[in-house]
Amino acid sequence: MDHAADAHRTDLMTITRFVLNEQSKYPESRGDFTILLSHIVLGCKFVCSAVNKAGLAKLIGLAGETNIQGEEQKKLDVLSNDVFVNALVSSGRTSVLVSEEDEEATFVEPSKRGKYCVVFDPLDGSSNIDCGVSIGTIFGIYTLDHTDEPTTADVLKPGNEMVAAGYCMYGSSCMLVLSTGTGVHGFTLDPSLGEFILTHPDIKIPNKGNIYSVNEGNAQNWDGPTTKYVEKCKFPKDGSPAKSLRYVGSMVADVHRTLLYGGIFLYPADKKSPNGKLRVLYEVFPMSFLMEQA
Ligand code: P6P
Repeated sequence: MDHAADAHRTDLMTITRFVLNEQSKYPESRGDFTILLSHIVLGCKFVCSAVNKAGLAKLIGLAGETNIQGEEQKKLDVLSNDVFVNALVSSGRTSVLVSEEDEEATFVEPSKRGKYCVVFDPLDGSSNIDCGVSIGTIFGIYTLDHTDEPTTADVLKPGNEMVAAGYCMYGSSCMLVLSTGTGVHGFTLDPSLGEFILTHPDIKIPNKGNIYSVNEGNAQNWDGPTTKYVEKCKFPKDGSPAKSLRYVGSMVADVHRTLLYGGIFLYPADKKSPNGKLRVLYEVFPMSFLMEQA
């Protein structure tokens, strides 16, 4: 028997065990982050299950459809948002929540407050569900560094002030990629166990990549520098091979591929989206935090 393979089967590094190991490096830690993360993991497991059923939604009237009683079911992104907000509030470890789905920030009632503030997009790319393209949840975590009444100022901070960030990609498999500031690690959901297992320890983005990822359909709206850069990808002047274009149109999938294979993913500001399309606080900042660690 291959003992290494056997060990992998019987000495599982779950995400909870991994974070507990990290926590043990900080004796003063009370385990608040571990508890917070366990509630984020619960949200990801729920969304993974709901997304997998979405394909059946049209048959059995699940999320985003009308069921046989004619009741309008919640759209999957709204359902996902409700689950994450409820999980984060019930963790008792958060004070401010900012979701891409909500107009206003959620300020947790004093009796349930904790020292973390979470910004998140509960289901990014949900328009891709019907065609089975990978979609995802993106989150970033700040700490509340005061005991006063929390305000939006507690989350309107640079991405590099986050203490953790990650995403969960719902695709052919469900993978949660997380950084707590010391490296980037990938955990794959084992549906038979209901556990996220460490499958991609210490992910490092390749120094050089042969893929560029951008929506070429926006080319007419790009500014000069963007146009010049993309031209260089397609028609390199230094004799190097042209880069390959890969663009899923689901940020989590495009970022995940870039993280593993290298290259560049860009959604530059342009004449159509002068401030860029991706939301800075709960899409760009968490992903930039991760990329800096990889
Ligand atoms: P476009 C999905 O709707 C999303 O917010 C991101 O996941 C994705 O990267 C981007 O929009 C795609 O935008 O304009 O290329 O369809």
